[in-house]
Amino acid sequence: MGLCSIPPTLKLKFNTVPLTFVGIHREIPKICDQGQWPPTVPVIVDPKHDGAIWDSWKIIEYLDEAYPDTPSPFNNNKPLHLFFEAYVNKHLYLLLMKILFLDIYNRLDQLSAAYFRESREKAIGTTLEKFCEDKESARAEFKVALSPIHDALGLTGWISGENGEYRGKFAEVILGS
Ligand SMILES: N[C@@H](CCC(=O)N[C@@H](CS)C(=O)NCC(=O)O)C(=O)O
Repeated sequence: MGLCSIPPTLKLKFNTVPLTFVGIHREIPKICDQGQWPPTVPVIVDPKHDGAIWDSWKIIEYLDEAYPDTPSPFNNNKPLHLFFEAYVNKHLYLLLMKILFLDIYNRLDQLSAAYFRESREKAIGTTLEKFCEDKESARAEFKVALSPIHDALGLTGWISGENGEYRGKFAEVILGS
């Protein structure tokens, strides 16, 4: 859990600290107070910046502004990347939850699994088993929600550009993660 995928085009050196759910709750409050429970990853700590930064969009905006000499992850079209992230979060994420939640649960260590079940069942208002019982419908809906992305990828192989130069731009990272 908690792997951080900083777009490689930024060409920044960084160390990644992988965390389990329980590890997130133990470690993240030591480096920042997110004013919410549970705290979430990704979080970055940059010696150039006073205090940790969290939330994918805030992190990427910060990196883009703090390192103007490295290639931008937005290829001059920041609003389009924001729109794409919102599309993924709104139209793909819920369906992915229905497809994957039980599989994720079954792969977690005992402590994280107990936490995952309790927190997710509270959020979805039912058991993981009930929530994931109609995976086939979720898969069919997921395919429909993916179709505009599929069409876009058919043009160039990339969401946000025409060649390998665009590898690792924000939209590509969001889709991949
Ligand atoms: N909007 C946030 C979402 C972050 C998020 O939900 N992170 C999950 C892991 S991918 C997390 O840390 N969950 C902790 C928990 O559920 O206890 C972002 O993009 O950074």
